[in-house]
Amino acid sequence: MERTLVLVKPDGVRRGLTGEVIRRIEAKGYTLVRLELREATNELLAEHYAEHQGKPFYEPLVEFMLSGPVVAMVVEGERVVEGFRSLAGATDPTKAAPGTIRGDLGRDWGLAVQQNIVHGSDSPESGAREIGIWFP
Ligand code: IDP
Ligand code: MG
Repeated sequence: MERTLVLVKPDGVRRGLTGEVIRRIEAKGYTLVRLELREATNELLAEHYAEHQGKPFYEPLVEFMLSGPVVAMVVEGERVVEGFRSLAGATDPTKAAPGTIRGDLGRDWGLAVQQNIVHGSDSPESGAREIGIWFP
C-alpha cells in the first residue's frame, strides 16, 4: 500500500490546526500509521529539503521549520501521495484553491518563505525517502 509523509509545519501547530489537518486526512478515508510531535533539526531538514539547497528561500525555510514543533505523520492509502497533495493545495497559499488545506487555512504573511501549514511528499519515491528520514 502506498505511503506518504505529511508534516504539520510549525505555523500549523502554533495556530492549533493539527486536529483540522488530521480531520481532513481521516475524512478523506486515508489511514494514519505513524504520528509524532517532533522538533526538527538542521541535519534532518538538510536531508528532507535536499532538493531546495541553494535556492533563495532555503535558509528562511529551514529557520521556519526550526521555529517550533512539527507533527510528523505517515499516511497510507491507494494513491495517497497524489490524494494528499490534492487535499493540501498549491504551494502558494494565496493561489491555493478554496477547499484545500492551504487555500482554506493559509495566507501570505509577507515573509521570505511561504508558511503553508503542511508538507506532503511529491511522489511515492519521495514518500519512501522522507519516511526513512523522519521514521528511521
Ligand atoms: P511543496 O511544499 O508544495 O512541495 P516545494 O516546492 O517543495 O513546495 O517547497 C518547499 C517549501 O518551501 C514550500 O512548501 C514553501 O514553504 C517553501 N517555498 C517553496 N517555494 C517558495 C517560494 O518561491 N517562495 C517562498 N517560499 C517557497
Ligand atoms: Mg515539495
